[in-house]
Amino acid sequence: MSKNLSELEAIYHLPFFDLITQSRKVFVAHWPENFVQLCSLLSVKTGGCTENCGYCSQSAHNKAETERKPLMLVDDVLPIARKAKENGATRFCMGAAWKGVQDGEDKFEQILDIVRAVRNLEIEVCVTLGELGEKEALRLKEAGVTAYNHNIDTSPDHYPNIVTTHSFEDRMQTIGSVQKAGLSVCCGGILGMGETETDRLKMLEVLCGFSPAPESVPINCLVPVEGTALQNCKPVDIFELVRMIATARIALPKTKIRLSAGRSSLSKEAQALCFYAGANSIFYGEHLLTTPNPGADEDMQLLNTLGLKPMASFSAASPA
Ligand code: SAM
Ligand code: DTB
Ligand code: SF4
Repeated sequence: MSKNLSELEAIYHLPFFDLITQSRKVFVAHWPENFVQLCSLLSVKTGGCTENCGYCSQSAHNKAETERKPLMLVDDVLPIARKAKENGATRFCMGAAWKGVQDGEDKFEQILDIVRAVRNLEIEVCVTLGELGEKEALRLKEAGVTAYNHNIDTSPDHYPNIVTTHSFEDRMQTIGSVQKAGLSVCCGGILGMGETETDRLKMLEVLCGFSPAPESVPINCLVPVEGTALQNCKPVDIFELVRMIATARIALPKTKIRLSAGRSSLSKEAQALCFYAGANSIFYGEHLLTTPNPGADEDMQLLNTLGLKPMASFSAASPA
């Protein structure tokens, strides 16, 4: 049974050490201990997006100084994917800044070529291409996509304060198409966009209601980008982040919980606490899409210090 808002609130408000003890227990019961998924990101089409997501450096509606770049060619993507694999990444995620994709468009064919080529490297492929229907999702699956990332970002109530060019319901429809095509769903959100604690837990309630449960849930902390509507938002409190991760781990035992954007602002100790509480995936490599991420060496050092090892590609939680 998926957890509802009041159940999530009760978990979230446990005394801190009781909460992380419980989330750790759930983690250990469902996952081989000490493995972390390493996902490398590449923006294959950057900036100039028609949508007005208030957090995003790539929206054409803001004053951010993001350099626009057209859709990359397969031959330019492949060496980057190969390098990511050599550096230990187990999933390669490609993002495009546009409203969505439609079957029949040249850009969609180009994306399918990129997917096929990256998948040939024997690495998991994730894409985040905005809105799509079932036909597009099926074609992506045939081309070798493992997971589709499409975040709900915040609660249904807060969503219209952040974006108005599309609705929360539009996001849910795309997720429905991805599920129908049998692709793994990667879906999460962002903390630190002026939302309340209830918004955060309502977002988690929506994610808990997915059937099947999301394969991965990225928990991003807002990276405040100058020129965006949310540039002055306050940083997320570390204990609120850990509580959110722990609650997500308890509510979604078999889901990979990804400590995502915002990691550059976290100390090593704060990240260790997030892993203890149940995070078992990170974005790995010195860039996210348009903003920095900790360097690969720094991350490998942290994993070594903590005795954590990279998760193999195509790993899942144990059946128990
Ligand atoms: N255009 C596609 C879409 O909207 O789904 C894919 C790219 S979009 C940049 C992917 C996700 O990155 C967003 O849904 C959001 O959760 C996250 N994101 C974007 N900008 C961010 C920021 N400044 N801080 C934290 N997360 C961010
Ligand atoms: C997700 O949840 N976070 C990633 C990925 N999915 C595509 C993106 C983070 C972007 C952070 C801001 C930037 O680099 O532009
Ligand atoms: Fe950014 Fe995606 Fe929104 Fe476009 S749709 S503004 S790329 S988050």
